[in-house]
Amino acid sequence: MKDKQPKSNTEVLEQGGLSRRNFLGASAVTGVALVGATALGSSLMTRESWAAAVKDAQQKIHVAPGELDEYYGFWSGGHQGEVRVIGVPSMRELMRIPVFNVDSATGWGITNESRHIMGESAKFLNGDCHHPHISMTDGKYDGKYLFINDKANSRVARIRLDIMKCDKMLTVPNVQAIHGLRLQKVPHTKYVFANAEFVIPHPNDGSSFDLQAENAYTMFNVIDAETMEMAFQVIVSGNLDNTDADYTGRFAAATCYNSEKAYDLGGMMRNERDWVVVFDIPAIEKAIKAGKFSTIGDSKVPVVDGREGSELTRYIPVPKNPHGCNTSSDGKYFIANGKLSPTVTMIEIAKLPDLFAGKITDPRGVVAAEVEVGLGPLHTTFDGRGNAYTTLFIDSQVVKWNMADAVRAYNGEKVNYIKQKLDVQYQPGHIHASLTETSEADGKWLVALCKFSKDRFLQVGPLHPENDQLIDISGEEMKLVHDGPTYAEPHDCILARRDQIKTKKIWDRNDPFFAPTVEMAKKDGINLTADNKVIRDGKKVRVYMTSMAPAYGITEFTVKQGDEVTVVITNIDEIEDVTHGFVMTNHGVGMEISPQQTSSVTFVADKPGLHWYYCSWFCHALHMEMVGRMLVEPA
Ligand code: RUQ
Ligand code: CUA
Ligand code: CA
Repeated sequence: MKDKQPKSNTEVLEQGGLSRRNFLGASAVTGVALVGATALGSSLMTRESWAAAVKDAQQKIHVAPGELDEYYGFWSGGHQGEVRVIGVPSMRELMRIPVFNVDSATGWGITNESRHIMGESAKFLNGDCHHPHISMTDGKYDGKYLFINDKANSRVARIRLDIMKCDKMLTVPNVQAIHGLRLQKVPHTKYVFANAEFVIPHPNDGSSFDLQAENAYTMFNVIDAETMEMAFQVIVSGNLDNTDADYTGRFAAATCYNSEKAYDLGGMMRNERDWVVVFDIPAIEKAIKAGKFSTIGDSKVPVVDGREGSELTRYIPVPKNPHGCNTSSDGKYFIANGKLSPTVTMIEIAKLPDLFAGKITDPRGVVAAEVEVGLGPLHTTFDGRGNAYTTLFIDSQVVKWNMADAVRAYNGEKVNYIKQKLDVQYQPGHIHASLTETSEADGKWLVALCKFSKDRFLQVGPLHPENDQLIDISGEEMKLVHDGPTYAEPHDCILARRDQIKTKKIWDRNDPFFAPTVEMAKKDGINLTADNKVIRDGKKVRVYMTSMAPAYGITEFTVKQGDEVTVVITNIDEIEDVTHGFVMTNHGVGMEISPQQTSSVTFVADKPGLHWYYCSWFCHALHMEMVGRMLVEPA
């Protein structure tokens, strides 16, 4: 059998002639690749220049022990359902925030507090998150919230960045598959914009399979960011893919790949052009205020009709099946990424008021340029210096191009707007430069998220890791400086400066995260930080206890078989990081209780006998001894 594992550095170097694959395979092993496309292109780097490039890359991403990263990165966990917090440039994973999944370490999806936040949808054990975005004030991250979509179960969740926990979750009504998600940037994130991807019949009562019918449509969904309730919905022609908002606060735009309202591949590719739909947000608000809306079924959410011909929207034709939709950080353009077309379309935002006012009659009149960038453009990001970076799925490259030059070239001038094409390894999807969604895009780091890893890492069976790459864009040339495997499937990520995120080190006793539990305790006359008490309420038993390393406030309690038991624990430790856990063996429950936090979990005591409970977070030299017993008397 041939050994298919990647070769070590030295082995590859020893071979002298560095083929592209071996060369890249080698860099995967060190976790460091080097390289501008130019260097790769020549493929004849000397051992010395290669070693120098490796050293340079290592220095750039090296964050010494005890030192902190410059940026917080938030990675979507894709169909794994969580959000991961990554330090950049070290690419060290700092934390995982469970959202649309169940997490046994923290008890997310298990505790009453988390299930209360998840609401009805707590019954779902899966999710598929794509797009993490941080709330903004005046076009800059305010570090308050991070929002993320769940395509699988049509949800939008909010994470409070001070505690890095999900605190709100909304199932968007009347639609299927929330995909594209972005935030209003200016004057602040009042709204979350969320695209429902799939066209469905209305009412969707099982009487129709027909997508061409007048009553088959999807909607653009606008959520109040503070209350996390629906603000309004906008019916669109075609379907919706990705979205973004502008820097004036007036417009949001979305790509549509299924203007055909087709149900299969061939049908969805029939039209030569699909479109970008632009929403006039204040005009929609005005229409709703004036009562010009309807509702669907039992839903109270105002719905306006924004289909072609509406005063509230404009449809701008772009080459077929566009994908990413990105607002340039200078605020000038909505950029639609061609996917099937080798182009990106630059829509000039300053011309949109005239398009809405009817002074521009041909919607194509707002197109500043259709820029040829390479094969399979999916997403674009910006460095704040006038350059855009687009992932080319088919070419497996990141292309750096200059926006002003691209417009000049489109208008017939002889100018080369393509600045560089950098090979990334395998098909890239999303791409994200530091602070790129804000007016403060700082052009330092670029993350390319690749959809395959193939032979770049030690093999781990038929399911391969994905592949995240960190690219230094601070200079003239893009340089790949780090390459790391990652679990399924970071669709997208976002980078914020570390000073923009302010976290709490210890829970505040008044935190709304566990307010419903505090409310329940109040009704039971319990002082959560002091009392250790068992309260019986018919077949319901509530066990209130404190925890302080290394002991629970109650080490034994008795219930009857069939009782519904709620264990409420308040961690009265005040020392940072002394987190306790609670696991009732053989009952499927476990949870985190961090300092000054109250957590609770409910289960049925259905097995007579003695059942140990124990602390699951290592909290003390006597952590193993932090235990207790529940006695279940037979019914
Ligand atoms: S969009 S497939 Cu982020 Cu490329 Cu979800
Ligand atoms: Cu408390 Cu371990
Ligand atoms: Ca199409």
